[in-house]
Amino acid sequence: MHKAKLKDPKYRFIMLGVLVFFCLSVVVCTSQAKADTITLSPIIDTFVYNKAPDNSYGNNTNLMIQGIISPDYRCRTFLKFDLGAIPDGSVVTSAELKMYCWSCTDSCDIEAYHVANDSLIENSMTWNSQPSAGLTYLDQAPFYYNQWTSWNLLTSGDWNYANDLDDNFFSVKLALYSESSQNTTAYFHSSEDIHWSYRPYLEIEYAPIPIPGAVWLFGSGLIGLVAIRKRKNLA
Ligand SMILES: [Ca+2]
Ligand SMILES: [Ca+2]
Repeated sequence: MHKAKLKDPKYRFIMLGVLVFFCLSVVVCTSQAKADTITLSPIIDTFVYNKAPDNSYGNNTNLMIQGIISPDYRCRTFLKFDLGAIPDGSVVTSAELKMYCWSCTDSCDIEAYHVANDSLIENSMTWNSQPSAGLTYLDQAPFYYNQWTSWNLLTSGDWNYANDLDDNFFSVKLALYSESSQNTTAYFHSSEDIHWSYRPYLEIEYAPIPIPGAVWLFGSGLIGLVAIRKRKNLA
């Protein structure tokens, strides 16, 4: 390469522009390609029971979900997860809630609802104090004896996970589909159970914060403006 060409300010400026563009492209590509997976244990898991509406079951080794027609016996389960390890603004590409059913009568679907109120309390939450508003349907899945049940939290498309990444907590309610007309009871292992490998968990796959297109365009535009100005100065 001629030394004279390297000394040419116009040539050096063009090469600098190419280098900056290349670096920005690398940053954009790598930021969009990498994904992480995290497995979270619940920080709260408990159930509530309409026949003992002021009792709490946060220390129970079971999570019960029940619907009996006569007499009217119903149980619902609530869990809460800390999402603080996932950076705000991340794109969640997969989210599976998993619980292991170790005993049940007839099988049917269990519905998962997002709970907007994150103030669930492990050892004092009861049937009478359970959240009854701010519930958003996420998914439903069947349970079977001695099998994992898995709920895909992205199924309905209604989980505004960005809000939970902001406030750091995801709370969920589980109840039988059409619970008032079912006749079944399901027992799942809770996080207090000694069989630690059967405890409930949440598995989330997420992509790091993408560089917004606006920032990319702004950067490109800035480079263009500087180039035009430089060329005018050289002229
Ligand atoms: Ca518990
Ligand atoms: Ca939340």
